[in-house]
Amino acid sequence: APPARRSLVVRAQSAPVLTQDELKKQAASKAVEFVSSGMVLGLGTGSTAAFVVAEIGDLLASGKLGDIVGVPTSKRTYEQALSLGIPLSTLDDHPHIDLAIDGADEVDPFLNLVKGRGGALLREKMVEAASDKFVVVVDDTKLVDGLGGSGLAMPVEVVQFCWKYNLTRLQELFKEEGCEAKLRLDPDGKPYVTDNSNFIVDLYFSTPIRDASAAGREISAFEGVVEHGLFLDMATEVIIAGSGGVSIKTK
Ligand code: ABF
Repeated sequence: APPARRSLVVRAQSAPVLTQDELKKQAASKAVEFVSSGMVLGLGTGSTAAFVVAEIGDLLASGKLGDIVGVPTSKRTYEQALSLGIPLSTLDDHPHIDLAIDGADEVDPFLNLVKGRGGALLREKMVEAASDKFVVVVDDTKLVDGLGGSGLAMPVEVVQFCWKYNLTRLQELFKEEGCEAKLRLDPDGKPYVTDNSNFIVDLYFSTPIRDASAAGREISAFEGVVEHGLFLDMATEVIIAGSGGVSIKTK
């Protein structure tokens, strides 16, 4: 009798549904491929950047990476990196950074960003502006057609002195975009204080910002504004993790 034929059953394999944290981790792993021994690294802030810092710590611990120096963009990142044994420095001692890796809140089709919902925008902008390469890591929920278009906050760091005066001026500046300005509060209802002892005014737009460069210039021109969350023309690569895989957009 002829041997029984084995039947080959091919089951359609549906791609596993990844959580947002798993997507962030994938983007982080891809970004770490840009890191090599000898680099001065800008270490970003936020949950996605924390995965990057953790992987750098692992690579150092396993001896696969050596001789790097990290410049953290917040006290939180400083603490995390310190606990992982990553050698740390400052912009004063390392004014030239080879590569910065950080998350973002919004990414537009031209790789312009809104950042700072995590509250670290000032140090992030200083470190990332000093970097040769600035790689952004996001999951695909961060992609927008126009900045300010997600309905979430675009932060502005202001000095504490007469913060309300600047809140009113900022809201007035963007009245045509239906802007609502709010002082950021801690969970206990007190004003949120940044690592630099300033407050944050969050701007909520009902339509995307029409001219982000002009908006950035106008915001910065207000006395008492320290920095804003529009990071324009700064990212050199954006790594996006989505259900279809990881992609890289390059400037
Ligand atoms: C930092 O952390 C920010 O500039 C941005 O506000 C935030 C993004 O956080 P997450 O990666 O947790 O979404 O990168």
